[in-house]
Amino acid sequence: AGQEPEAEDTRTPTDDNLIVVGVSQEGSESVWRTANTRSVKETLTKENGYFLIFKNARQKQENQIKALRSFISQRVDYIVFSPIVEDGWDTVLREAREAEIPVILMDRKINVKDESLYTAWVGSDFVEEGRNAGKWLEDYLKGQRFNDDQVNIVVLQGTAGTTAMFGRTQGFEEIAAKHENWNILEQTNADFTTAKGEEEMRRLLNTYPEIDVLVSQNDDMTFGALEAIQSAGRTTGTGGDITVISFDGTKKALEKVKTGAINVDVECNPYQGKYIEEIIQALETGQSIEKDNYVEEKVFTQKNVLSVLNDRTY
Ligand code: GYE
Repeated sequence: AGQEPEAEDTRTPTDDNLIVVGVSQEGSESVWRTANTRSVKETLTKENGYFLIFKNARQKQENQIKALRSFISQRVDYIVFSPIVEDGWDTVLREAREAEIPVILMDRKINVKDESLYTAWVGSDFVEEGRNAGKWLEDYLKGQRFNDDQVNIVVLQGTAGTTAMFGRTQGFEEIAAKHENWNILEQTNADFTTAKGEEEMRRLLNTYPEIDVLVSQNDDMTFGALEAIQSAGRTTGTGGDITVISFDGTKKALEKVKTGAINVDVECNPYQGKYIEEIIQALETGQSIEKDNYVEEKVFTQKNVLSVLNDRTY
């Protein structure tokens, strides 16, 4: 001991029995994403027995593939990554398999022919989130006087090709299809960012004078959209003229649920670090694991938002 040459990364000899995990985060586009990153960093610590190599791909799949390759060449014990989009991972994951490195997907899923290219996935049931948004609207409209009038809906979608965007769209469409008077005017990509949310909402307001409902697939886009709506001289939420449905459940958005500017926020749980750690521990001790691991989530309206608002950390 003490005589061994230094490892090629920054590990020191005393780190030798740490479990080395390479984590590739897809970016930092949203408040949710920042919380997700924090959750991983707070869980995979030296004190907990891990050596974390963290890389942020800054919204580019090529960066993420590069990060995965660098983890493979460093011979990490595990690879964890939040795939920016679903397609395009077969080759690099085959390389990981050849190197016998288990791969755990975080948050988003991938589209591969061979499911054995990854070991497990941790994340949200995005289709269910979309359904919950639709079911909320269904109940809400039941309470309205003219509930069989045309309901004109616009949707701000998240980054194209992502599981969150596919699932939330599919789940909401499923419910919308049951209602002849629900009229989805347009679904448009606003990339999960506030800037795009504002820009796209401004365009939608100019194109469609009769918007009744905005479905915005994350809180960051919602913040931008609220700006656009306000500057168009229109009002939102409880007692307003545009009903707003959002996703993620960030503190700032829940504040707006409390004041009534956002009607409902479908929670998406970013705290996935502990789930990932449990999977790694199970694999370390040879226990069997579930392939798909769903995190717990709720739906917040003015009625129940106070129960979580104070403790919200993202
Ligand atoms: O809703 C959004 C983020 O994939 C669940 O990505 C994630 C989504 C989340 O940018 O805010």
